[in-house]
Order: sequence, then C-alpha cells, then structure tokens
Amino acid sequence: MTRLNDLALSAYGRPLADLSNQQACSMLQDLVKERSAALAPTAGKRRLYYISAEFLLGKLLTNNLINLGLYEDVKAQLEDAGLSLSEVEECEVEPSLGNGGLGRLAACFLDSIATLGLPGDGIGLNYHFGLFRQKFVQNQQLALPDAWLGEEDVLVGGREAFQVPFADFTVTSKLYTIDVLGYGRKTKNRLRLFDLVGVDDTLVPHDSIEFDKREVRRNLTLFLYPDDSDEDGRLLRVYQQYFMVSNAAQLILAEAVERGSNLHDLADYAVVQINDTHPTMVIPELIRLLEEEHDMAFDEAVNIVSRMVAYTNHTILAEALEKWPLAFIERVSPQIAAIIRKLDARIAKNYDDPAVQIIQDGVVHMAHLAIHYGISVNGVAALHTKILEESELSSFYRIYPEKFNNKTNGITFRRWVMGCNPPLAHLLDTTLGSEWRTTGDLTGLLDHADDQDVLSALADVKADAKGRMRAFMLENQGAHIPEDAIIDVQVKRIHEYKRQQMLALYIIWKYLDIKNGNVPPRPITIVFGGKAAPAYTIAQDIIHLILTLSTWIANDPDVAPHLQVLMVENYNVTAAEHLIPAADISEQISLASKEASGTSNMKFMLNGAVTLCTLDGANVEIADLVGEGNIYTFGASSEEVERLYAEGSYDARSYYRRPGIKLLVDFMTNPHFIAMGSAERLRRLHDDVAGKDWFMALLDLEEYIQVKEAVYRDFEDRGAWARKELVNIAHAGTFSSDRTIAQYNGDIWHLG
Ligand code: B1H
Repeated sequence: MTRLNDLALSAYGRPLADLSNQQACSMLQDLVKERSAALAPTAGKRRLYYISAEFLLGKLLTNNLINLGLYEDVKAQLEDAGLSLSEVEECEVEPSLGNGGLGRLAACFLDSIATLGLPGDGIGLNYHFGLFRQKFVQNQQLALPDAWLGEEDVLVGGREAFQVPFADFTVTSKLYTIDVLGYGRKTKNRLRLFDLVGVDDTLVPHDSIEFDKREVRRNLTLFLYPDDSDEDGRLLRVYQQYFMVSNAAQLILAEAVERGSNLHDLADYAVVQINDTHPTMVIPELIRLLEEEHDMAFDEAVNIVSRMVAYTNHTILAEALEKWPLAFIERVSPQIAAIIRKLDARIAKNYDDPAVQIIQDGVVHMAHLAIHYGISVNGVAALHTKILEESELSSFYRIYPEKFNNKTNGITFRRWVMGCNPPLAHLLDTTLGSEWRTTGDLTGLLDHADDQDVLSALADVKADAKGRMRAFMLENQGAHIPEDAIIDVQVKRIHEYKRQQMLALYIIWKYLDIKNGNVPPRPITIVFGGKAAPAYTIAQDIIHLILTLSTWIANDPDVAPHLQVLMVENYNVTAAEHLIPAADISEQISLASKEASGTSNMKFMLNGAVTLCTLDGANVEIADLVGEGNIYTFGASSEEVERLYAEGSYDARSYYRRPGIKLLVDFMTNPHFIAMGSAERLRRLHDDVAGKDWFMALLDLEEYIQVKEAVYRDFEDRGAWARKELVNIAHAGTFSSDRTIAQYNGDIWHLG
C-alpha cells in the first residue's frame, strides 16, 4: 500500500518521522478521503434512507482505516517512524451530531448497512454546535457549545441543495456528505447532512448555549435538541424536523427519478426507516410533494407513501413520545398541517377507538401517524416489543398485528472491538481465526472456557485495557486510578429511570460500611459518565450528588484508599472507547420496563465485562444467552413494575422509613455533607427520592446492595471470574449490528 513516508514528503516536504501528530492526522484523513472518493456508491434499484435526528459517529479515522483494510499497515508504518496511531487519532475531533444510544445506534447501523453491501444512506442535519459539551464546575454540570465544526475535516461538499418552504419564508439548504465505508467493501454509502444557508454561528456565545430561539432563519441548525422547556424551543424543534424531512423527501424523489422511477412506482425505488418519531413528517411531506409538484392524486400519493415508510420506536417513556400541537405545525407549514388533518380524518372515519386517533384535542401524536401510514413498527429488544404490543400500543397491535416486529439492537464490532480493543481482537484471531470479523460468531470461544492459556491471555487483555483507561483518566481529568482496582462502570445519559441515583445510594452504603471497618480486599473504582439535559433539574441534581460524593470520599483518608468515585467529564464516544474495554462490571440498572434496549450493555459484554442488571431491555436476552452464573440480576420484574404503576400502589415513603434505607437517603442532607455542595440541589433530590421516587430506586435498593456485594466477592475468585468474562464475550455475537441489519433487510427493507 501507499508509503506514508512518500505521502509525508509530498504533503509537508518532510519525512513521516518529522510530522507532528496533527499533521499525520490530516494526512491520513486526506488519504482516507482520496480512497473513499474513488469508491462508487452501492448500487441497487431499491434504496434505503435511514432518517435520524442524531448520528453519533465518534472519531472516524481509525474506523475508516479498518474498513478500508489499511489499519494494520498504517499502524505499523507510523510505529516505524516513531509515531502512534492512537496519539495521532487524538488530534481528530469527534463530530457532535448525536446525544445517546439512539444516535449511536444509527451510526452502528450505517456501518453495518455498508458492510453488508446494501444500498442505504443516512439523512440528518449538520448541527454546528451539536449536543453541548459538558464541563464540571463546583461539582455541577456546565453546558457549553461544542464548536466541533470548523476544526473538523470530515465533511465533503456543501452544495446548495433544495428550497424548503416554511409558512412565512422559504429557505435554501446545503448538503454535506460523510462517506460511509463498509468493512472490506469496494462500494460506499453516504451520510447526507443538511444545513441551512445563512446560519449564523455568532448567535451563540462561547460560554453558554443560550441563544435567541426565535431567529429561525439564522439558528435552525445550530443545536441538536434545542431546549424544549418553553414554547419557542418546541416550535424550533418542529422547524428543524420539517427542514430535515423536506430535504429528505426532495432528495428521495430526485434520486428515484434519476434511477428511472416514474414516481407511481416510487415504493419500488425507496424505503424510509424513521429513527423514532422525529422524522415522522416525512410522510405528509412526501405526499405533499407528489401532489403539488408531480400532479399525483392525493389518494394515490397516500397509497404509495404508506407502502414505503417504516417506524422504529425507541422508548415507552410518555414524555419522549412526541406530540406536537397542530397549531405549531400550522405555523411551520400550513400545507403539512392540512395533510395531517386529512390523514387523521380517514382514521377517524374507520376507527372509533380514541386511543388510535392521530389528532387528539388539537395535538398530533406523531407515533400514531407513523403507525397508520407506515409498513412496519418495531421495538428494539424482545421485551420492549412485547410491551409495545401488549400495553403501550396494544390498540394498534389489534388493528395491525402484521406491522409489528422486533429488531433487537446491535453494535458494530469494527468500532466496539477491532477499533477500541485491538489486543482483544488479536486474541480472538489467534484463538478462533479471523472469520469472526465478518460473521460476528464468537461462540467458538466456549470450547476454550477452561483453557488456562486463553483465560490468562484474556486477563492480560483486560489489564492492558485498564492501563489505557487509567492513562486516559489521568490525562482527561487528572484522576489516579489504583492499578489493581475493580472497575465498575455506569455510562449513559443521566435519567431517573436509569437510576444513577440508586448506584449513588449504594456508594453511600459502601462508604459507611468501610467506615465501620469492613475494608474490601482490593480498591473499588466506580465510574460514571453521562450528560443531563440542561432543562432536566433532577438529573442535574443527580450529577451533583455523584460529584459531591466523589469529593467527599476522596477527602476521607479512611475510605479513599478503598473506594473511589469518578465521573468522566464530557462522556462521548471517544471516552466510551477508553472506558468500556477496561470495565469489569457493567451497570445496567434501569427500572424494569423502562430501558427499551440499551446498547452499552452489549459493548461491555463484548469486551468481557460481567453485567449487573435488572431484567430490562436487551439485558433479558443477554441473561438468556450467558445463563445463570455468568450474569447478576436483581430487582422487580417488568410485570411487577407495570402493576405498581397501574394500581398507583408504589409508596416511596414506606421504603424510605426502613431504617437501613433512611440512613442512606438522609446522608444526602447530613449537615457536613451538604456543606460541601449545593443545599438546594441535595435537598431537592433527597425529597424527591424519599417522597416520590417515580422510578422506584428504593424498591430495588436492598436487593441491589446484596447482589453488588456478591459481585465484588465473586470477583476475588479470579479464575472463575475469567471464565465468566469468556462466556460473555462468546455470546456477544448475537448483538452484532450486522445481525440486526440483516433482519431489518429481510423483514422490512427487502433491498438487493
Ligand atoms: C432512546 C430516545 C430519545 N429512546 C427523544 N428514546 C430524545 C428520545 O431529546 N429527544 O427528543 C432523545 C432520545 N433514546 C434510546 O434508544 C433508548 O433509551 C435505549 O434503551 C435504546 O437502546 C436506544 C437505541 O434504541
């Protein structure tokens, strides 16, 4: 392959060994761009368009080198010149186009779609500041704009694309592209990111994410998920969504025509997967364009569009199920509002069940629109799909049982083992041969479950990953992690249902236990990471509790040598790539029924962590695969939780009054502790947990403490633990996103 030294000489006039990391990084980015520019888009009559408000890509260089088959060679050439690929990669800025699991799922899917050679592109928005950057100041989260663009060198193009007609004005869009390469493929797909001509970055100050939300013509693509706690913010989200889908619809039609469609046969040329309800307005927008610009009769347009859109549901949390006042949609696009009214009228005529109406009391239920006028609705894990069918969407399931299907989430092995854990990938190669890289099948490891050589190699892999993680935490935020510590990790968005507060209560328990003289056999490091929505007060309070506990414990010489609490600042894909390979314990402790799937659970398992979990989301499937003894489960079942909600019979107070629990909850407001933090935040959180505890942390707390202690005890049987690690890795193949995508294609898309 290319001699990097020659490239360096021609690009910078000096040998590779004399390049700075930054120069080597741009040089490699250019190499990737050149290679991918030479690839033709994956061809096929029927094309998939995966529309999503988020694509949480992570850094691209390593992933692209892996997929182009250049990784080993580049790494070796850099090393010969005294450079290291991981240090070179540090110069790359991570695009800030996503927020959590839903956005990372979209990124894994693009990788798998390309890898399977399926013709399918992503469509989203090019947010200038993306999701906010998180800083900790006085043990609280500060949200800053993340000016990732500008510094970034991954976007291609920026050509003027389409006119988008809003009610009061029309705007012009710009189209950027990020090439999506498949593993070992000769063709590529693309992520198409739309931006607005005329966006004004100067509306955003350097030190805050506040901006004038009413200046839509200048602010439309500044931020992902602008604060929707006021009306201006909610209206801005509707503007963004309409802008995204109008561009998507125009692109889809133009490309279909280019490929030979007469538009009456559009459904043979395009299929649209909408990632949650954010892109639902693509349905009325496609209908509008077919009617207004292509002279199609309304009925035919509805018919065609209803055969080409599929919807993925990612949550049953009521507050995340989008409902927009029709009046908002009217203000953004009266044509779209009119079409939604007509679509609603058809449903009202055919079905009396109020639960399935699209417009209820002047509010548009986006999911209802997507289900009635789509071909498919899927949940993202078996339990989640069952809950959709049996309770959340049961009225729809009765009407359209054939539309419902499950697609358990998955993760791409290119990023989540080959990219982030090369020593593990190497061990898998030497133990199994390299076929797992394309098949995802790791079950051959089970033949080595008692092979001491493999188990001890696995222990070395983990030790190595811990070394990289310790270096990262030191560099990132000056944290020193003891070498032999157990690494126990909960990383995900901060949300009450995910119950970071329950782990915080365990920490208080453990702190007191160590104070009482029960010193653990080795240091325990508990690591949190995650951002809280700026308008979500209790989530901010939870971060404050964790950070205050971290300081409190670090300052206590009796406990600090045995227990450490860390919270990674600005948790993102890059941080995940450092933390996940190092973890011994994967915390997946959501209130059963509330986490639709989870995907970090899969990444941890693949990297040999043992899961400590409730039977929620995909944890249920993990538990079935690895079997008892290789996973730790606890807590109320989803049926029990649903019953408690239905009866309204959960009483936080009655749990709070138990002396063992009261001691822990009241620690938050003990005068010494509170003096170290914000009394307002700690009291508010205390009162919420003691009095309301909507996500029932206290219900499961006692059992959680018991099981967690058992996990730490079992960790000390190092041989038995290594076997558990191995069994987890061996079963992780089920969660390859290649499997998930093959199922989407087989059941819904029918491409190729
Ligand atoms: C998931 C979201 C989400 N589900 C709305 N829903 C948002 C919805 O700001 N918004 O408007 C943001 C995020 N995200 C996650 O999707 C689930 O909680 C996970 O359980 C699941 O693994 C992931 C991917 O399916």
